Amino acid sequence: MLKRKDKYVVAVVGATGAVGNEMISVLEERKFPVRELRLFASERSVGTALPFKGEEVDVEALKEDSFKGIDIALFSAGGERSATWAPIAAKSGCVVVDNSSQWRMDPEVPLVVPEVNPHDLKWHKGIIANPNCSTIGMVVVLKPIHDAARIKRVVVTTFQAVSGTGKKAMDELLKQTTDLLGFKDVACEVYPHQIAFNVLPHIDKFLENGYTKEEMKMVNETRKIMGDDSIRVTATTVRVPVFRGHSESLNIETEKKLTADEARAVLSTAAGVMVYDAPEKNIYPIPLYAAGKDDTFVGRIREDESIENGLNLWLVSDNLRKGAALNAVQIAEKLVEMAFLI
Ligand code: NAP
Ligand code: 3JN
Repeated sequence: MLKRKDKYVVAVVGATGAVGNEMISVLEERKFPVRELRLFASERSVGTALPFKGEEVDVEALKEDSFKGIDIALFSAGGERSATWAPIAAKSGCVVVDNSSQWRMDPEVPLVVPEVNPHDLKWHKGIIANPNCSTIGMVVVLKPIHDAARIKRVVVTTFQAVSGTGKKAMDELLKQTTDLLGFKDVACEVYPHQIAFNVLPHIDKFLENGYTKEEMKMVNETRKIMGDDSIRVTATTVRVPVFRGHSESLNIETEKKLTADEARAVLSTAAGVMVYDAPEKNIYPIPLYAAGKDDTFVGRIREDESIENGLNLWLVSDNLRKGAALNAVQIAEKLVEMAFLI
């Protein structure tokens, strides 16, 4: 458990990456009570420094005793680093909020979205997992609908921005786009095919069942977060040439009938959700609008006329903020709140 303090020593592991950078900004913006910020990345980044609250913070490489004196560590340096270093950090008394998939399905590790299952933070043993970005956007919208009408099944298709793959992928989209507009040949290094002016139905690796790992993350993580194994989820995850903001098309079958108006009413009072649904005025969520914002935007809310109790909707959330850094900082904020209740 996090000890009650006025200010905390906070570490960001993977600080130089797309998610790590965003974590530093979110900690500053939300005035998280930071006494000292420690930044970690690979040996390659030692010698560099990153700004936080008007000062430059040196980037360090991880060592066995790095976590001594650190209260909270936000990890976003990939699964291998989380597998090795999160238990070391937890053992030295630090609470880890891990952004990788390494610990998400471990029954000893809570998988938390603060708007959905903050109660699960109570049983953490030093490591808390942050869900996949596409799962987070989906569950903040599913939870109020589940509470109102019991969800039986969800069919989701995602349209995921390249920032979900990290900095190198953002550079690749920019370079391919400028090269193509300059009539030059393109190079593909991050993705197996050209991403500029294209769409790839392939995120993370393919598994034996024909689905990708990203698709199965959405299936399994949703059930764990919602605390309901009866919810059936099937996913198709797609990479699109967008820099920031993951979009998702959801088809939801419920036990109880929920009209489109009722769904809009339920969602309009849900924490972390913004209904953005006036198609007659061309108002619906788009990544360009959702980027840089904290809420998950929902629109195109319609009844599915092909089944008895069904809804179709479209959502967009900022994958680096709510999908990763913001959710992790919100978990840390909840831990601080809980420390004050003990
Ligand atoms: P990125 O831009 O490629 O950044 C990777 C970060 O990891 C960099 O800071 C890098 O440091 C650091 N790193 C690499 N090897 C390391 C090592 N041996 N020791 C310490 N640090 C090391 O990737 P990203 O997009 O920020 O994603 C990072 C991770 O966050 C992903 O691998 C994933 O596990 C997780 N993630 C989660 C979500 C989500 O859905 N919640 C979304 C995206 C990413 P250098 O700059 O020194 O190489
Ligand atoms: O591709 C995306 O849009 C989200 C990517 C997430 C990601 C990228 C690399 C490794 C993950 C994740 O969070 O699921 C991982 C991981 O498995 O840790």
